[in-house]
Amino acid sequence: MLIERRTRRDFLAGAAKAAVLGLSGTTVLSGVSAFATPPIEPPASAAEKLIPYGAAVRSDALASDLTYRAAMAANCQIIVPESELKWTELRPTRDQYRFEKADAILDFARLNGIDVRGHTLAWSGAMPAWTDAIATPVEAERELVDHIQTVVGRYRGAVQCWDVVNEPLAHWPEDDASFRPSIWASRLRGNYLPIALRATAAADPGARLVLNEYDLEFSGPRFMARRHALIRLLRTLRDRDVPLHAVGLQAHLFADRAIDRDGLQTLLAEIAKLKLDVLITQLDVIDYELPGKVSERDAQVASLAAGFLKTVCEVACPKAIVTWGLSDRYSWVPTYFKRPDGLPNRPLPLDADLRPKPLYDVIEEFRRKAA
Ligand code: 9MR
Repeated sequence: MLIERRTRRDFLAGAAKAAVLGLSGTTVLSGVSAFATPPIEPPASAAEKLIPYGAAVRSDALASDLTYRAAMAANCQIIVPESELKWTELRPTRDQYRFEKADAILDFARLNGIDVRGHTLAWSGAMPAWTDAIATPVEAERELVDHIQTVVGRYRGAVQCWDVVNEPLAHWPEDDASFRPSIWASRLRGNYLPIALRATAAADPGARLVLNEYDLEFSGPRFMARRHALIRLLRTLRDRDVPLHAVGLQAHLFADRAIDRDGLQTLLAEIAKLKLDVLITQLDVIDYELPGKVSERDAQVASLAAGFLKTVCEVACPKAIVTWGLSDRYSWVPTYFKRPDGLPNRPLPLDADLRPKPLYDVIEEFRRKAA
């Protein structure tokens, strides 16, 4: 199937890139038999041992930018639509579902043998204006469950893992009932989590269910409060027998914040006690305060990510390492964190020309080491 949809040139470009990047994925290599000079496939056992790597993907760039498309196919064992499965994209009106962009990503994944993470079903952000009119708890539950049945049902078996709940905790939580303001929290309080998780499990019993959170890794009272609130929230869910398989650490790392080694490792140990997996879901490094000089900046970005990954991997082997984008060509970071010197941000594993940076090597190293 892969070969039907790709030209020989695409294939060779991808294979060459895969070779240059020291890739272990099977995507590009699966077309080998059709061509005279196949790249050497690594032994299956070696490939199996690596932690899968993935990246957030943009449907518009996938359609318009063939080099990006090839790089995604060559590098990722997992992709996650950056916005295409959010409510704003799927639900322009209460009665309408719009699946074209998400479908295009799912097609790309299927043709290239890539797994898909779904992001996200219950979040405060990316909500269409019409949802403000959801007035009562009954109406909120009905809208949330209908949405989940429709979306998760449509992609049943094709989206293997869902960020069912994204960023449930308040920015600085006072306790485990301190939820980030959203239509769901305001109408359903903490009940929206079990409602969403149970509806997802019912719509696709094979899907892995993830609670995804940000700002869990740093030193300081706000981050400590977030870790404590998360542990209490996870225990409450467990006590109520709510289906949940994993916690996603977003890991948007800030160069001016220190990783709290003890705090993060305690959190991971508690997560392990609850028999939940850990995934790294949105790794990148916000580099607006780092030096302008590219070599220095890339080294510091890589070293920050290495420090984080080491801290995690000493306690828990993540089931996936996913960055929030693959290449600096497409990243959310400049939208919020433009550099004061006007230089382009460099938060991701490949640069804007799709060349690997030191961060790429760090991720490869931890994919091997941790596994
Ligand atoms: O990167 C995403 C950006 O393109 C969207 O405009 C934005 C709103 O939908 O969401 C960004 O992704 C966020 C993710 O969904 C949740 N964690 C933080 C991410 C970066 O803001």
